[in-house]
Amino acid sequence: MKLTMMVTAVFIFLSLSFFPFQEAHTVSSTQYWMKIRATDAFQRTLVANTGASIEATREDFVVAIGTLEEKAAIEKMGLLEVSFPLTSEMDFPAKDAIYHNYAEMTDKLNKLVSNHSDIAELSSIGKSIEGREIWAVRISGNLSQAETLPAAIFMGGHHAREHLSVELPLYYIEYFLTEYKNGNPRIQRLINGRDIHIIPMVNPDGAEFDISTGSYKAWRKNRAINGDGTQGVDLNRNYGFKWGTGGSSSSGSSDTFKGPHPFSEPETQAIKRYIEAHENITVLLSFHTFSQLILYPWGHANSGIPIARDRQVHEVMAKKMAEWNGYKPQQASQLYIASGDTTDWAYGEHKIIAFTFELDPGSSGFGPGGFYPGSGIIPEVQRKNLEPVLYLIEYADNPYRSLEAGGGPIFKP
Ligand code: 0X9
Ligand code: ZN
Repeated sequence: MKLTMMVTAVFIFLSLSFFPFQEAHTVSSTQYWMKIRATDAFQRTLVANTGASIEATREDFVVAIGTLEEKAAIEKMGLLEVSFPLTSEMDFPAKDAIYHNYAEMTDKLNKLVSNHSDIAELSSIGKSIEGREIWAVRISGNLSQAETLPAAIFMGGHHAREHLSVELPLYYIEYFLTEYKNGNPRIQRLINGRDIHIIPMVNPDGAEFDISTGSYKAWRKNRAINGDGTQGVDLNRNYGFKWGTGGSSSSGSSDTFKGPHPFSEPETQAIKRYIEAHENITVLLSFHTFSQLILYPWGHANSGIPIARDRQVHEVMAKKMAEWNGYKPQQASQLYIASGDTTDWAYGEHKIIAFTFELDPGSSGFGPGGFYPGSGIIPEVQRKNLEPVLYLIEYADNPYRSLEAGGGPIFKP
């Protein structure tokens, strides 16, 4: 038996070495992620001339994506340091198969948007460090004039292991599109008068890495090569408002590594570009897990937002949303001080009324730290957060209406 296996192995080895073209032929659609030594423009041009696409440039190396043939050419020049195939085989453990990996999410977004193309658009807001597209879905009953309507933005998946935070925005896309089509009058009225942006997976590389071996790795950051043998920047410490002023780390090995400079990462750059391209965005919600909290700025300081009305609008809206999901509303720094998060930047730089939800579970009795609560919890968490999401969309025209007695009229298109 052993002998047969050895003979087979030798045969496979020989066939691969004698028929390299055959090997190339069978895997030629596979893309490879590569770390390539390149210290100057000349070397970077050599790399680019192979046809590989350079995704990130650092002082003495570049990160590129290319085919097997392009990888072989770079290897021949003696510049290749590390490579691995970008396969779509990464998947959740069987018990969590309901969660969407990157390929499943991409497929679902494509199907949903092409079945509702009158009210939805799918676009890539940029590529992750490993070259995955970061998808945004825009929903409006008036897509051609959407820029003139009040806008709300929702995001999930900044942190790799927080897979539940992807399932909510993804579900709300499906919910909005199907309810609109089914004639739900509330949803139709809301979507006709608003411009809604949803980015379900901000950190696709991290999410895929977390599930890449069949058992969870509890990975948090993106997959940046830090240049000191470590990988990953904490995307929720990399935004450029009061960056690096506390609650983040300068060490590449830390889970809260803030990156080499503000907005050093393609993922946070993509969010920045996207938000700045849509000046009508007035409210933002970034889903994270876990602890059942509703957080609002500041996160970098113990002091509250200096503009009293803005402080109040965050407090009042957080309290209102807590009535629906039962979470605890509080200023983010009451959880702990952390600088460089999405909401401090969105409010601090653009005066967007911004919230972080730390979803279920409430505490860590569910596998490593509560990040893996299983699939049974998903529908309930989606349900209890629907009203808060609708509320943010409703009040996007003027969040300060929430300060009026009784919360103001429920919806003004
Ligand atoms: O630390 C974070 O980035 C968020 N918590 S998580 O467990 N999902 O990692 C909380 C961010 C809230 N912001 C501040 N405390 N500044
Ligand atoms: Zn998080």
